[in-house]
Amino acid sequence: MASENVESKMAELNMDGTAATGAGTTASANPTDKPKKQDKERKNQQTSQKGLKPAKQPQVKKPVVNQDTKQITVSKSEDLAEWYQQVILKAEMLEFTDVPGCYIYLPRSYHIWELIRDFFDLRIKAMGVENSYFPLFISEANLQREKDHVEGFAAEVAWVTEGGKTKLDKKLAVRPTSETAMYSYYAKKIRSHRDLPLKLNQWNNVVRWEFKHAVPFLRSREFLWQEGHTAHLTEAEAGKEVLEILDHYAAIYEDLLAVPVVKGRKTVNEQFPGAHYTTTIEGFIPAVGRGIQAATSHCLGQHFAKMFEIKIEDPSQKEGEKKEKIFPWQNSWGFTTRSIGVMIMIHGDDKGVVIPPRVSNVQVIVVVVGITAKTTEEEKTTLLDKGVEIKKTLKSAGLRVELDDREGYSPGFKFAEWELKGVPLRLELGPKDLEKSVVATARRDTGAKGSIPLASLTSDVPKLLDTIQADMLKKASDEFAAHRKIVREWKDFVPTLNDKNVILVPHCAGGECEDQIKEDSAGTVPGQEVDAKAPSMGAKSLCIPAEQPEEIKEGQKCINPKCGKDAAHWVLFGRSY
Ligand code: 87F
Repeated sequence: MASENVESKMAELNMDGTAATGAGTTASANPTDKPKKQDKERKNQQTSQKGLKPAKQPQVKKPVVNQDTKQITVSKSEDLAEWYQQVILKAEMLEFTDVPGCYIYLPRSYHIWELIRDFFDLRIKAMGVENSYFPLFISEANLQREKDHVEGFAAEVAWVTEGGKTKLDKKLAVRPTSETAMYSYYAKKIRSHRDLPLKLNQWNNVVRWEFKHAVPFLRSREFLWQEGHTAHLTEAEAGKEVLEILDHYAAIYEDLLAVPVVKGRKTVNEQFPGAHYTTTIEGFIPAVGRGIQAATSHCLGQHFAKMFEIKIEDPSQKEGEKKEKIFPWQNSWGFTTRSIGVMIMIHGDDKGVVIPPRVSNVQVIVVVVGITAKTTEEEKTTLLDKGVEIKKTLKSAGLRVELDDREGYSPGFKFAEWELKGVPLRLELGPKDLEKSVVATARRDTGAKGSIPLASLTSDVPKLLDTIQADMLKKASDEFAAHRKIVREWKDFVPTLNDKNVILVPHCAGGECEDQIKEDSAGTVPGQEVDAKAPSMGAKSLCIPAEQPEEIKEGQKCINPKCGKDAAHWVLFGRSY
């Protein structure tokens, strides 16, 4: 895949694994282009697609303003790649730039990132982690210091070779991760056991020169993340932190983004080569039936400490004994803006994005309705004043609420726009509602309608938002559970994957066996070809789930008939991003 053009950015999303359709193959649209122009460009690309049925349109009552550019014109189930591109652009989550694989995170998505930061920062600070900042540039000598770690990633490192008009004597790497940048400092700083534990985190950006298709949020050349790097006296202390961090990562996905994940450990094949072991949380994109790595927390062991000469005198040695040097146990852990893309992919629908209440920058939108030519000025003012009051009341209850009081736009147009942007709850206030002292409610996630007395807004609205948050997680969790199938025999392996599942299989946890499974599940095996429309990518191990579905029985064999070894665990396999 290495030679493929990064700009065919959405092809990876195609459910059938066939070559990119026209939808995603253009150069990035210029963010300064008028939306109309971008839309037209995208439309032109679409005309080359075959079998594209007209998309379901949002229900809109005669818009006063032409809203062509605002509608999602293709359904998620028909063309996921085009749908994803349209929702992120039209909901103003992200914009393309003229640098392939580099995107603008607009306020609507950046706000989500800020909330993730606040949530995680609080938790890691409570664990004694401090924030810091290390330089963007890393010298070649430093980057190469840990050869094993860099070797597999060398092709992805971006280099600066010139400064102004001068060629640099020594090229500089743009940080792809900061192990090497930070551990030279750790070697200086850590002299005795009193300097341990050392726990530093950075909120920064990194660059990985991906040659696979870039996909906004999910796989970009530059992305935002946090990277935590800690050093401990004992393996036990390091191990405890690895799992605590993994729990916090799972909480970001499940409690904030309403995205279910499976916690586990990577097999040796899939772990970070510099790690002693890697723990992971794995998500699932139902629309394509593929797994997606959501975040990782590594125990690095003493490997980096040895390479970087981070060492201390053994504190357990008695006075007079010869002082032995010991190496601290290190961890590193990272969480990225990919999470926002996973959330959009899972919850979005044919009307646009659906943002869970806890991370939506607007949680409640109040729309005044029912104003007609017959409405008197006085009635209009009363309604609008009530709208302002509702906004104030809810704001003072701590909610993020807006009032859409724009003139010249029909309620239907406004509804469609806020639905596109994923606002979790709409409150409608019309003359009849006012008479009854209620507001009408419309949930973004289910479309369910209801009503709330004005007198109990401050208790009922937060309650409804909590229900929406919980229901979104439940729906996604049920879907993930329904697509996580136990497979006991090889004959069911590929067919079950082809039904858009990830699978739990008894496996030996051996690396070569995994490679073979990847090859044999790629749809190219004689007698097992999958039809032209089915996914053809091979399956890899996603994780060894911490929660095993059942015990591995005495004498139970690895699922791979060519392997013949005993099974060691139930391993989650799947096609993945
Ligand atoms: C690309 C180029 C150079 C990933 C790379 O997972 C080096 C690397 O080390 C590299 N891509 N990695 C692995 C990153 C490991 C680790 N770093 C801290 C994390 C979490 C945060």
